[in-house]
Amino acid sequence: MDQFLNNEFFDWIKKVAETIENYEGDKITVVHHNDADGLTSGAILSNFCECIDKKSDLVCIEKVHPAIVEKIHEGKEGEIIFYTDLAGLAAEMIDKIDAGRNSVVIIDHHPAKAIESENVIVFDSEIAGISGDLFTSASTLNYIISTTISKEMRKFAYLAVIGAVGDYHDRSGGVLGLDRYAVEEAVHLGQLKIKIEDVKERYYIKFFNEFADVIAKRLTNLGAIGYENKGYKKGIKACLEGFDEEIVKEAERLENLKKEKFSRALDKLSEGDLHQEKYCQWFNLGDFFSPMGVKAVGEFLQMTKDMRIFSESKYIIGFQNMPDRIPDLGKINLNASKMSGRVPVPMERKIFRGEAPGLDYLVPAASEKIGAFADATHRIAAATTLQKGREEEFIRAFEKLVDDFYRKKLDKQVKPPQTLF
Ligand SMILES: [Mn+2]
Repeated sequence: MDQFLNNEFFDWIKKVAETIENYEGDKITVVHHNDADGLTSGAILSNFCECIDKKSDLVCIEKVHPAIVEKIHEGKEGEIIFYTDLAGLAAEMIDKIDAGRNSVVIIDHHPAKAIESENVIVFDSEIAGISGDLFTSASTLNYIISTTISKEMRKFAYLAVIGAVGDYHDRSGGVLGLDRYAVEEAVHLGQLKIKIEDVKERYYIKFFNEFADVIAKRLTNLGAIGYENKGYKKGIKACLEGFDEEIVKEAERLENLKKEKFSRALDKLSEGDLHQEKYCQWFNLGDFFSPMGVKAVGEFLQMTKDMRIFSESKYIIGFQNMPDRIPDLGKINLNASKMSGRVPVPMERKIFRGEAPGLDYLVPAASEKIGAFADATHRIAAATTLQKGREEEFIRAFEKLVDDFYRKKLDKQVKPPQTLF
């Protein structure tokens, strides 16, 4: 495995192994994300706990938020808490809230910030210079860590592959980098067969008698669309025991629910819920997408952004309420709204040509103006979480930023602001 891994990995794995070895408690909390990569990661880690004779307590969350972290760490002392497929950027916040009470291991492949801490280990491929968007899923990282510590865990190579496919790491034709290592392991162990279809590899998983992309989609439906009803629990169970007919039906039902909700949301927009500003068009769906998780609004925009209902020369911004209940944690007063931004294709081109400011600049900047914090931001797709009720303020700040950009551009030919990422 050495040829695949950067040196940091070995240090991190050693630290994780030491943390586990010195641990006298009998329970490990595993906090995981709710898409296919997050579910397979949760399944791998819960089995890993079993392998090292510990009980696991799984907590599925959609986003890392201080109020959620507080609730998870509440009353815990001297325990181990894993965070996976999220929290790479939240190490500092988690460290602060935990205040040295527990050992925290963050295993993530999203952009991250390393921190100096006795109690918090950030195991993130991005810190080692490996793109988590291209070369490794969280499930692959979990596979690498757990198999390095316990060989028995190799029986779950197929789960690492499903997580990678769930995050679309096969989009260039097949998975690459560390994910490829998981595929090779799975082939070698007789768990997987590679089939070539058109321009793409597909990974047939013997355990499920089904292709990885089909399984990944089912898992994401269960975890993300069925989030508020704990669909992820059924997904994780299926990861380890297989899908029975009932779970397959449930995943299909959720897929249909999503389609129906999306089409009704489009109706609402055409009936007057879409507001027009000078530079953007926006809507607030409130609780309409419940019981789907907060990813729904982003996915909805991704699917509809080029439909005729939207003006092709304006940014599109959608809001949905974040529920004040985390299924595994109970009531938490988040009082938050999730904002998601996308742009129609002609606008995308303008942004890439530098003729219009990108969302990677506008969304964090507008968020800052109203005291919110932006999540993952890219030039043509971005999301942020803000206080409920401040949606219009966000729109005003956004509009002003675009306006300022064009004013400056008129003054002198300026390049659009560049961001750090
Ligand atoms: Mn992931």
